[in-house]
Amino acid sequence: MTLPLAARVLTGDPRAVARAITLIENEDTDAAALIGALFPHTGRAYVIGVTGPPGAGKSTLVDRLIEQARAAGQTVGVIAVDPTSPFTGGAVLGDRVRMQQHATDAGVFVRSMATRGHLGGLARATSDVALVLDAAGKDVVIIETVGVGQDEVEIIRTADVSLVTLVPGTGDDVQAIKAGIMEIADVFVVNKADREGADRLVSSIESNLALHTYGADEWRPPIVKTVAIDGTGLPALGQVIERFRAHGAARHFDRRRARGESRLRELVAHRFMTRLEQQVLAEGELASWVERIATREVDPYTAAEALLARALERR
Ligand SMILES: Nc1nc2c(ncn2[C@@H]2O[C@H](COP(=O)(O)OP(=O)(O)OP(=O)(O)O)[C@@H](O)[C@H]2O)c(=O)[nH]1
Ligand SMILES: [Mg+2]
Repeated sequence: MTLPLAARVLTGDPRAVARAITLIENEDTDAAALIGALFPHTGRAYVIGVTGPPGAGKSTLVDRLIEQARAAGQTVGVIAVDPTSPFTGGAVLGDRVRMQQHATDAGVFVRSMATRGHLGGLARATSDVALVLDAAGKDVVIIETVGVGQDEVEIIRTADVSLVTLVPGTGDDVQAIKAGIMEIADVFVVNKADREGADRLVSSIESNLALHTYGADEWRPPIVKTVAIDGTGLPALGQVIERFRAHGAARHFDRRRARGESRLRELVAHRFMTRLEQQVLAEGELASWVERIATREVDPYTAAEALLARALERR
């Protein structure tokens, strides 16, 4: 069943793409085989990550980026991820997505993803969904994610270019720096530049960048001011993304290698734990270790060693 689905995804059939994404979201047992079949056909799409605090104008910005890509004759896949609220369902999330105007455009595929059911594997699911869109022939894949926490950092790491969106007058600058998002930004977007304080925000990002010494051919994240609602600054943003793409071309493979490695490590760790729980440990055994750690009866290192030993002795 999976193989015909993969073949249909490769033709770009939106219903097949939607179905494939659902398999991934549900962590269906067929998902791994599906990714296996699609993987050789991926690596062509350019993945743009857009992150930033709630209401920063990310979706409005994504909407503009879609327009730009379409004007250039490119097809686009969008993944809107909401890792912040465990209660967010598709409907609420749908409201966050402001790209509905593209709903009738066959060259654009928009999909929302919520936290439900991913149990920390949201970044994994997101990058698999990006692979599906890539395999389906989308030239550009845009991942929108709200917030500046660990999940977002993980998600945004899977992108080829990361845009960090901040807005004036909200203290976002301080927040972002705290959350370590400075390190993952390839481009800073100061959106809502029509508001008071945009230049102040630019300077405060500047002074943070100044703390770091950039090598001669090291990319220094540019800061682009935008007004997403009327499109001001969007051509400049498009040019910066292109410049990054050209700059990064040489190092593109290094990034992919690093991403491949972290993905492999993460998958092996995840599968190891799943097998350990399902095939090695007795019912409730893991929970009892957890309990003993909580009561300080045993430390986590000793517990981990004991579980590892259990896994190895069984071979
Ligand atoms: N004044 C002004 N308002 C903007 C700008 N960009 C977006 N907005 C408005 O800000 C609000 C939030 O925009 P969204 O694009 O939904 O923001 P978001 O970051 O995607 O929001 P979440 O996904 O809910 O986190 C909307 O009312 C937009 O119309 C801008 O450049 N200037
Ligand atoms: Mg949004």
